[in-house]
Amino acid sequence: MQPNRVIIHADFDYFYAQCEERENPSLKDKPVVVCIYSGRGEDRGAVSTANYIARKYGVKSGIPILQAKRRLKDIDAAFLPANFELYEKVSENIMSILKSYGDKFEQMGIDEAFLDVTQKTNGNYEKAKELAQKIQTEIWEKEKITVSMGIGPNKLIAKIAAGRQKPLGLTEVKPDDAESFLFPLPVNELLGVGKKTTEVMHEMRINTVGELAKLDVEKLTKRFGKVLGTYFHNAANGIDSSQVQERGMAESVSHILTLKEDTRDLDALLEVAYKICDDISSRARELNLSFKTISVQLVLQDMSASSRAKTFDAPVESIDVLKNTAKELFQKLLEEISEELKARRLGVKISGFAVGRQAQKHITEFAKD
Ligand code: TTP
Ligand code: CA
Repeated sequence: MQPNRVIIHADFDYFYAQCEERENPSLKDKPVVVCIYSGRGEDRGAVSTANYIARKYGVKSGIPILQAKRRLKDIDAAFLPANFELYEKVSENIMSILKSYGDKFEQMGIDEAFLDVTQKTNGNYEKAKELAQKIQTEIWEKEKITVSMGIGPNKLIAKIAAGRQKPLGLTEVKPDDAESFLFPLPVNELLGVGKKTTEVMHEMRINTVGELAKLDVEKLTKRFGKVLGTYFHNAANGIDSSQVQERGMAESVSHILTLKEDTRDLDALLEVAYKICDDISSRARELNLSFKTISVQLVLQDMSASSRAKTFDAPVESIDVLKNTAKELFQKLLEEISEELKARRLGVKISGFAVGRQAQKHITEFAKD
């Protein structure tokens, strides 16, 4: 008999703000607000996320920065611009720890992932709990970031469980406890039940997941259509057979770096660009990918960005082709951009992937058999 599935969902706590606290521990005991500035004037833009101290003042993702400032008036709070390079790097490190523990791994976004640990734990929830604690400890020791986790018999339940206790929460829902866990929750806790759907459900006198679960499925399909109605019915009853799946091939591999000194000297640019080329081509090699398109980008002192790309008819994989093409493209870019401005940042990207020679060889060898 197949063991019960055991799925872990990991969700990093107040992620961007926590990265900022990690870099600067003096922020830890005050409100921290990570901002995405629109560039259309001082303090214009939206809050990306906030630490839990700031949330006590009503500051949360999506509200205008100005509103957050009003809510934290006269309070010693830190308003910081988002530093995506940092968050992406921390995310990458944590994801590779998570990945090493799953029979199967699926990254859902910058700070969320599913692990299928059915085989690793032989379907045993005690073992799964120990494993989750071990992963949390390793992530803390290596990255100094807290991650909350949910354990359940499917992705739907594991995800809801992960959001129940934060930070560093661990919530376990065994198959037999699925109904008592889900039924008291408000319907909007189910993925796909947004603001509008919640209103409609309230009109139908459905407030909790349990009430939704007991409703005749035909009433739901009549109101929401067959696909959604059936989904709501199954979800409310804790039924979800979707698998934890590796994501498909990346669409591009790129890297962007800030120059030590602003410049428009080709040799100085190429010194950095060639390092990026080495980095991205070794990543492509690891993934056994060849690529058709090479793009380069310069971000100038006024933060405007210009780019140029070249696409080959057939996929290439040689580092020399990559470097020579990057050189040619940067030369052209320098001729195009305003003479007044120097470059601050530069990036190189490869895309249009095909599976590389090694894999092709495997396929042809296989075909001969
Ligand atoms: P979330 O997981 O929604 O939030 P969080 O990690 O900040 O907090 P929690 O502890 O409740 O999980 O989002 C992950 C990151 O995505 C978040 O740190 C910042 C970013 N984000 C935005 O930039 N804008 C948004 O509207 C949301 C919701 C998130
Ligand atoms: Ca999160």
